[in-house]
Amino acid sequence: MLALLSTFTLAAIAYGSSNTNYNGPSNAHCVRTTYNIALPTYSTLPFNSSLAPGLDPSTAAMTELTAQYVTNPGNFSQAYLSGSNSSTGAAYDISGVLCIPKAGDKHNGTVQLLVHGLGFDSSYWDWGFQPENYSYVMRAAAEGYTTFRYDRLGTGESEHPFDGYHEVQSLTDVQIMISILTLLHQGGIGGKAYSSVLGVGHSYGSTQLTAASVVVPNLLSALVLTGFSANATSFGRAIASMAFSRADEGQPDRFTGLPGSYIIPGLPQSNQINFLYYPFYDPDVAPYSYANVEPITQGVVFSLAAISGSRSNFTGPVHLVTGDRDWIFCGSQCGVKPDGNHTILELTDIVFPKSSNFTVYSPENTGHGLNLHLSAPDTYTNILNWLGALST
Ligand SMILES: *[C@@H]1O[C@H](CO)[C@@H](O)[C@H](O)[C@H]1NC(C)=O
Ligand SMILES: *[C@@H]1O[C@H](CO)[C@@H](O)[C@H](O)[C@H]1NC(C)=O
Ligand SMILES: *[C@@H]1O[C@H](CO)[C@@H](O)[C@H](O)[C@H]1NC(C)=O
Ligand SMILES: *[C@@H]1O[C@H](CO)[C@@H](O)[C@H](O)[C@H]1NC(C)=O
Ligand SMILES: *[C@@H]1O[C@H](CO)[C@@H](O)[C@H](O)[C@H]1NC(C)=O
Ligand SMILES: *[C@@H]1O[C@H](CO)[C@@H](O)[C@H](O)[C@H]1NC(C)=O
Ligand SMILES: *[C@@H]1O[C@H](CO)[C@@H](O)[C@H](O)[C@H]1NC(C)=O
Ligand SMILES: *[C@@H]1O[C@H](CO)[C@@H](O)[C@H](O)[C@H]1NC(C)=O
Ligand SMILES: CC(=O)N[C@H]1CO[C@H](CO)[C@@H](O)[C@@H]1O
Repeated sequence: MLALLSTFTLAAIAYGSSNTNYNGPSNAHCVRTTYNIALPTYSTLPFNSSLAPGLDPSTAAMTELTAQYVTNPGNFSQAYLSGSNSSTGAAYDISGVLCIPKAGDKHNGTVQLLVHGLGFDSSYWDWGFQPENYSYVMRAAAEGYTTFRYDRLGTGESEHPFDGYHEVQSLTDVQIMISILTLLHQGGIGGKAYSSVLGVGHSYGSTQLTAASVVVPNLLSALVLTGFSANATSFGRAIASMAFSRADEGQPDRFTGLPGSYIIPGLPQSNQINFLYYPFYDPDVAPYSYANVEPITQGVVFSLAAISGSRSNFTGPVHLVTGDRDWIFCGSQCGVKPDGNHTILELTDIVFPKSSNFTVYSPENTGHGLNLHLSAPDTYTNILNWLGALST
């Protein structure tokens, strides 16, 4: 089964989309659609073109940029990100999957928006490997929830723009998310206008949801932020330990044709240290997740700070769900209490001073890639119980 699922027969242009023979869990009707998302004029980071002449750095040049960024982000910004830039009239093809429970939607007017993080596409939420254990979409459908997941720009079946600095960067991703939130409310996705959107993010997906909640708090009813914290102390170490490779060199059968700004964790080991807490996962999960790894652009990595760190005026409830051994957001020690009284996760409430209710759940023996661990079924139970309590 594993061998079957990790064979890639798609044409190179689809850039290694995974699981093309998996159409979603048995308890949901899932439909994949491509949406051409036209963005308004918005500010982007400028990225001095001396950073990567031709926008296609060699492995060595790409690695040196990562090293400079990790050494001193302030110096990096000064050298490469001074000034301002804006994008006008960009439109991107974004692929998403709407899944409606076969037994009927029990939450009329509500949809869960599932937003994946770096190194994945939206199949993170429903990746076809033991769906009974690992598919969040399946568990949500069993509770009567409709879900919508989409592949971030530059991943999965969405468009892969050549310019992985000025175009595929975090400010663009937040604009795309705002457009999708608007479409969900207006009936532009699945033909039904949803009055309530529950944002469920993982990692960079949680970062984007938090950023969207700063700008359009009224388009979100509740936030479930997984693989996340407000503590960036360990971020540089995480980026360094990814040991990034150009995607087209690391997995040429999947990514030939992409420029050097598109990168992937360079080794199964660097994927493990960042996403998995050994040995608390099915041994088949590690090779499976690395075979299905998705590219990240350097533009997104270098622009993360631009969408992070703001306080949000979001007034709805927020549930933070981060594994106790999250390497990226806690340096694998989420139980540390920086102020002597509150864990790193509890202190994340400073981001949401106006939230009606900020709660924390930290599954044990769980690394950053929560959905890949043996704890996933319990994590889903916790999230769905939390969401279920909202609607009563
Ligand atoms: C602004 O962005 C465009 C691409 O959208 C890029 O070609 C140009 O070099 C950028 N300007 C600066 C000053 O970074
Ligand atoms: C881009 O970087 C080069 C080399 O560091 C510098 O000479 C130039 O002034 C920079 N351009 C901008 C617009 O910052
Ligand atoms: C769902 O809600 C809409 C609008 O609020 C309503 O028109 C429709 O009848 C409801 N459907 C069901 C099955 O309750
Ligand atoms: C779910 O995971 C458990 C523990 O790894 C395993 O024993 C079981 O076979 C899995 N269930 C399915 C349906 O694959
Ligand atoms: C959040 O609320 C505060 C005080 O109510 C206000 O000063 C601030 O501008 C708001 N921030 C945003 C992003 O709307
Ligand atoms: C972030 O976490 C580290 C431990 O990983 C701790 O030393 C530091 O004080 C924390 N910072 C904040 C602002 O909570
Ligand atoms: C920690 O808790 C103790 C005892 O409740 C209290 O005296 C102290 O002020 C608290 N410190 C912080 C930083 O909350
Ligand atoms: C916050 O949510 C939790 C979990 O849903 C619940 O147990 C608690 O009563 C809520 N607190 C408030 C003040 O609403
Ligand atoms: C080469 C360079 O610009 N280095 C600067 C990096 O930033 C520190 C302050 O954070 C400066 O002191 C250095 O001069």
